[in-house]
Amino acid sequence: FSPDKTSVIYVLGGPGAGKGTQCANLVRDYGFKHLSAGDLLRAEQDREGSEFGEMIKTYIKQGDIVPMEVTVQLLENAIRDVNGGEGRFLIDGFPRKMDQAVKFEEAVCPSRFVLFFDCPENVMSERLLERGKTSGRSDDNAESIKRRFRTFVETSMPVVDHFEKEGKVVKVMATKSPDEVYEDVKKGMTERKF
Ligand code: UP5
Ligand code: MG
Repeated sequence: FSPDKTSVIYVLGGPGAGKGTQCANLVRDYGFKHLSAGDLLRAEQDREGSEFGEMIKTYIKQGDIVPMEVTVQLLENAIRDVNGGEGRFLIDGFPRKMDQAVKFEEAVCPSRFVLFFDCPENVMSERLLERGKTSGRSDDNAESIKRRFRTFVETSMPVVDHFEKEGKVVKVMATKSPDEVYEDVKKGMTERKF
């Protein structure tokens, strides 16, 4: 995709930091298309006839990162499905491993910047356990949450640090109420001329 016609913003942050919640606000006010890598993987997991379904199920439950070929392909297809790939995209929960970041930037589209939600584990844990009462997500339980946190610290934070060194990270504290967090998100968008 050509960066003239396709704008990509990565939305990163720990499990339960509020990525999906804030993406919904940005879709409403800025005309973004929202693509959550986790949602795409869960849809593929449930798609009848998918050769990857069982594998994805195992990785998600364990809080591990699904091999990047699968996720990059799902994202690329999803971008193309929207208006041939022209427009503004929020890529939520991706890239969360360095190999994915390199591959996507090279083979699909370079990103404009990273919106990073910073949130302590105790806050995220409380949110996820609460959501787990009704979400039906196989990874919203204490055991999976612990593993997701470990993967985030060991594997995904290095991606944020990498983009930080390139001056591409807009960091927002994610502990306040959703409306207050969104006020800071909008400030960050203005800073980056959106
Ligand atoms: N909530 C939100 N904001 C709040 C606030 N400010 N105050 C109080 N409550 C707030 O929010 C989580 C919960 O908190 C909700 O109940 C919300 O109402 C409340 P949400 O907006 O859903 O947070 P989000 O950051 O989107 O949390 P999510 O659980 O989706 O994060 P994950 O990053 O864990 O999940 P994701 O779907 O991205 O990935 C799941 C798994 O897929 C990964 O663990 C991995 O196994 C796999 N995956 C890959 O393998 N590769 C990828 O590239 C991507 C995913
Ligand atoms: Mg999410």
